[in-house]
Amino acid sequence: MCASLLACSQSVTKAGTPETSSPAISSGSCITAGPEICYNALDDNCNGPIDEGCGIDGGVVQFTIAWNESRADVDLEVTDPSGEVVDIGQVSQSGLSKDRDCPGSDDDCRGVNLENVTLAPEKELVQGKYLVTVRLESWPSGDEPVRVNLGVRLGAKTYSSQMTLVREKQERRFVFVL
Ligand SMILES: [Ca+2]
Ligand SMILES: [Ca+2]
Ligand SMILES: [Ca+2]
Repeated sequence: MCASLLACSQSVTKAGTPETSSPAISSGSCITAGPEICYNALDDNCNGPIDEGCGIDGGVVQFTIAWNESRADVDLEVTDPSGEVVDIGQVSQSGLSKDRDCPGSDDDCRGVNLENVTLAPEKELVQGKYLVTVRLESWPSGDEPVRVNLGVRLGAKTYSSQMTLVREKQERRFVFVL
């Protein structure tokens, strides 16, 4: 298990059995890939904020996923240090909120599949353990793997991971300790 690591990840199948392969997390040495590109959940310009200037919320805490298949429903679930799961439209005890659930009903996300959890501007950064689960909730086609980017900003540190989800309910779990 990964209780004491700064950041670690675990791949879990529907039955809850860890898989042998874990997605890699890169952190620290951000390599600038040019200007910020919108909606890829990556800090392309290495300035800290993820997808800034793209009309999404940012801040000193930011968890963002983006994926390539617009019809796939991927979910970003963040549990804050108090143990509360961050929900849409509500501010958690640690001041986190989630902006939307994509793809959503009625084409809410207009083909731009991105979910974003951020710290409300007036809230203080809370130390502790942040749990992140990225889950392929539903994937009607199911014929192609869904590629998901996860970008995380926690204070002065940023992390990113690129993963592939194949089966419905397959998920990846990450732990970040601030
Ligand atoms: Ca940036
Ligand atoms: Ca970007
Ligand atoms: Ca979703």
